[in-house]
Amino acid sequence: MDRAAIVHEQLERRLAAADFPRGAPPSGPLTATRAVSIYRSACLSRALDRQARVMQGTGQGFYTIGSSGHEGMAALAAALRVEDMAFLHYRDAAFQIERATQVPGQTPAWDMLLSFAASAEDPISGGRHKVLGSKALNIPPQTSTIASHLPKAVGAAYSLGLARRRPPAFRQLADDAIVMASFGDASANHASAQAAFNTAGWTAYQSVPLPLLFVCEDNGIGISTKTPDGWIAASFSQRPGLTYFCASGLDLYETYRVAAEAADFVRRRRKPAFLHLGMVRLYGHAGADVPTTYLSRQEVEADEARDPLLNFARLLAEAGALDPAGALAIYRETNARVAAIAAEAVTRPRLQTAPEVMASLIPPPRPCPATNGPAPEARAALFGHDLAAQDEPQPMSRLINWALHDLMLEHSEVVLMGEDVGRKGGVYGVTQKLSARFGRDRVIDTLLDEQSILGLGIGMAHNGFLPIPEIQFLAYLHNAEDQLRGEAATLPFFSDGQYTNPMVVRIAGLGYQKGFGGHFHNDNSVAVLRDIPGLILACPSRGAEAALMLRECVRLAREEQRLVVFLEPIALYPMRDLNAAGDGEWMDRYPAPGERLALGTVGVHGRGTDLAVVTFGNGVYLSRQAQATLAAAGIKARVIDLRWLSPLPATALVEALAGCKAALIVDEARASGGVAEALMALLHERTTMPHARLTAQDSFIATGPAYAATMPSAAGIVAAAKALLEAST
Ligand SMILES: Cc1ncc(C[n+]2csc(CCOP(=O)(O)OP(=O)(O)O)c2C)c(N)n1
Repeated sequence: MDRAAIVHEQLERRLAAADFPRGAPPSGPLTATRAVSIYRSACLSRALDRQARVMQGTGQGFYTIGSSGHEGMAALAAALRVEDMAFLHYRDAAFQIERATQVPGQTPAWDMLLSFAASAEDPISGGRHKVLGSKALNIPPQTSTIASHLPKAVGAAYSLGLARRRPPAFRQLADDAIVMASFGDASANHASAQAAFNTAGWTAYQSVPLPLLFVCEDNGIGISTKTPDGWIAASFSQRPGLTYFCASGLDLYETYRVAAEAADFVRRRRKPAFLHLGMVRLYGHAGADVPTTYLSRQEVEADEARDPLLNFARLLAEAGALDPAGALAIYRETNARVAAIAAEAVTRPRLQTAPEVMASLIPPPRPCPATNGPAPEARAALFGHDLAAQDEPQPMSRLINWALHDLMLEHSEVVLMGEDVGRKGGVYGVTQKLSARFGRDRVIDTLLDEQSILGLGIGMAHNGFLPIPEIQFLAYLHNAEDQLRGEAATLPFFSDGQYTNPMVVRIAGLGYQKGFGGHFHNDNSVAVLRDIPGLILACPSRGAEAALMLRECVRLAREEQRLVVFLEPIALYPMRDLNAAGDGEWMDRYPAPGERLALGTVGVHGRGTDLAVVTFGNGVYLSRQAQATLAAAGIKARVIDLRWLSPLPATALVEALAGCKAALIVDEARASGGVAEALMALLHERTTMPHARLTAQDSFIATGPAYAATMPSAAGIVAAAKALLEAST
């Protein structure tokens, strides 16, 4: 017999007989009315789990990971405020349901059944996924990646302190709100979780406000792997910077009392706390999981005998709040009501087409005053002597630095964060002086953890800041890329555009640094950024364009709520000359504030029609050198700078190719997974011109004299151009 049916029968039988498990008497401040409300929410959560299984059995529902055994989370919801943003574990239906009782007009049963049915009317994901979440209830939806929501919960909590001092234009969270993030006991071991606990502790240890309540729902097991007895208490009860609270999640009175204490501590002291709740997991991990295949029958039955609903009913009876017959009546009535609502929910329309599914990949624009650059007086006051230097040609690193100054001056919600971005001003000096001029709370020197840096950005964006996180080197994005791929990019998708986390991630990267670094400081792979739906990837090749593009990136994030990555070619930061020492051809004057280069436009250098070289980043620099050599050999080329690597500026590129006899793609990324793969396909599909590619080898980058041996060179571009033209005549 199905374990869900066994649990249900036991509950009916034992409630009818008032045959309860033993336990401590009710204690603490929970009122009778509130206790019964929590019990009702718990029953609704249980009934929805049962209904989800029925719906899946009949092909009407699509996801059955349940909340049974975790109904104590309703008592936690009662101890928090709706203003407290909640990043939830997937077993927290009871939390959401109880929170819904605190907001007029909510229909949690209907909403969740629409979600089970993958109806397009599901109010959180629009039928894209079964997720918990609600805009009205301040619950952003979660992906199912374990623990990946915890770094952003730290970021959202940090934002609360900053927002008190410097309220952001698009503020979402109230002054005295706190943030709550819940997770399972197995998830607590995950690197993303450990990063978040450490970052929270590290922050609080320095007395920086971080009002964050971590809640560990400890049912003793993760799918089939048991958590060692006492592990959670042993590893969290003494953690620096984190205050530990513990309660039985099977006891609604105790959970409420301890949760209220923990929430009060977090709210008043503005410090993080760790609330450890003991739970049981009923019916195994999810629909198809049969717990008796890895647990003994006795173990499974022992958990079932501790069913929180039975325990709640006992406590309610002992408190004189509700008698067992009343508890049974509520349980039955709730199940019947859910079945009736489900019958209606499964008739609602579902998504059918690709455009319907994709409608929320790109978030909606938000109303914003136009941006024209900061006022001249403000600029004069900020820049001082630097203002005169802005009329002189300068290398890229300085122009990006000035662009960041102007953006921070104009938009008070812009915040920078990263390793060494503050006092030092960045490894390459790109963020110099910003910390001194805008304050250490707007230019945040973070601890050394990329997940936490991106989580800080994502979380702050949840509260209306415009974060510009920096990843010090491209190779170090990879240990944290899920924060972009799985979290930031999916948020609008899974919330039907209701939640967004716009930001501009600056990443220093790509190859060609003479004498410095080897692979890790010269990573030339962009594949991981190019296949993330909705993400914009920009890569400038020279200083003025870098400033203009960065302004556009911030506009895209600020006004269109987009997730943008700005990839800065390190080797070009200090570049001054192009063809000869002292020619100064790779320096630019700082472009007038307010000017921008629009997304989707390309740069075209030269008018030659013999050949178009299609490239980006360092490739533009090398191709411009090759262009001069080719011209001397009588070959007139134009160099097309893509600027935008995702989405590719296809229309502008095809226009820029007009009249050219052939196209050579020069891609400093690797042959496999590089940009050239997409460009070859694009040229094949959209043009009839002969085309070829020159890419980096499928290799890591060496240090020493062979630092550029695996990547395109100016001489290599000349040779490839000649070969292409010969082959196509
Ligand atoms: C990063 C990641 N790895 C693996 C999984 C697959 N997975 C889903 S739930 C789960 C177990 C989680 O256990 P726990 O945190 O104790 O929560 P519980 O399900 O017991 O409530 C695993 C391994 C995942 N979702 N994400």
